Amino acid sequence: MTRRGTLGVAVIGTGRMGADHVRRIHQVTSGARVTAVVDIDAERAKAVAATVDGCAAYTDPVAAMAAADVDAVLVASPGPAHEAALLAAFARDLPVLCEKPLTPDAASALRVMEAERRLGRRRVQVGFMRRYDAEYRKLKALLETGQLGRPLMLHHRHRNVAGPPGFTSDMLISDSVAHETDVTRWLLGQEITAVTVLRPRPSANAPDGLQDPQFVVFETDGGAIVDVEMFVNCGFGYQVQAEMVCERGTARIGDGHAMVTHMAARWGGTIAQDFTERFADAYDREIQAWVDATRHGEVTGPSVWDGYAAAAVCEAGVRALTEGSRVEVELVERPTLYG
Ligand code: ISE
Repeated sequence: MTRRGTLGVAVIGTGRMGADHVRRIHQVTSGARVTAVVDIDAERAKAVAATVDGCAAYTDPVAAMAAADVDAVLVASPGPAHEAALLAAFARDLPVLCEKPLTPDAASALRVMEAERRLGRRRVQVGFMRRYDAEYRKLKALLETGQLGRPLMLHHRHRNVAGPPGFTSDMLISDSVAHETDVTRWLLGQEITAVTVLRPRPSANAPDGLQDPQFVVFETDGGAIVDVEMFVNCGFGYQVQAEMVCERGTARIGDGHAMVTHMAARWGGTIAQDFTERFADAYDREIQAWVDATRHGEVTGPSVWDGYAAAAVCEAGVRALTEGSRVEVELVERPTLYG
């Protein structure tokens, strides 16, 4: 622990998400300070480190983790780099918040799960932050009252204004639908057993060759049918909505009527333009929950099992997209470490 018992955090990856987490820990979160940032781009790491007094810049995650004032690690580097960072943190028995995806595929996620099991206790919270969004939490709470009856179907809509450069058809599943994969499992308390991906005509706004939008259908072991409209080049806003259809009623979130204006014979509102805006509160709650749990020697929230299950579902989804067929999800037996 650094001065006054605050948690010294090393943030690995200073791209858009990592830099936003540095700002969040520095300006919003209580009980933690960023004592190190890591990026292969040394200049970018230095620029982000310069925003926090006393923060050191590194290009090597292992060197950062060895620093005396690093008590915990926030992994926000690209997904393929997560496995090495997680194993390095385990080697120093450091607690980790790992941004989604845990790792890009089921095999590497299993390697991380086996490594954490060898430690004999959880060390990782995975960054599925929708579980910390106020609307999703209300939806889960309503489901748990039983007032609506059993869930039968769940409709997701996940729209981005424009996909980042180099975004591939597979990434619509592995990088974006990963969120619906986890939040479906969390809301329903069920595992996803099969995935089908339907291909609407690609939008003219999508880069040549990108299958965008996609319509993904999940089957669950509780008999629910879940669909996800995934559209990364919708052009008008960042929209994430969900409608739960149950035996005695429905509940819908994500309409985003934060403020409705009326003027000059017109009414209207605004639409968030990206995930850091739409889910700012969720990220704040997520990181605060991680810092609070870590300072008490606890690990809460989405686990490595959740990260593995999401990776296995997304791997099946990419196969379903590629092969144009329904693909069943194969999961190993859930270790007792994960409840
Ligand atoms: C991105 O990585 C996210 O996490 C966003 O929430 C999601 O909407 C976006 O599609 C992903 O690329």
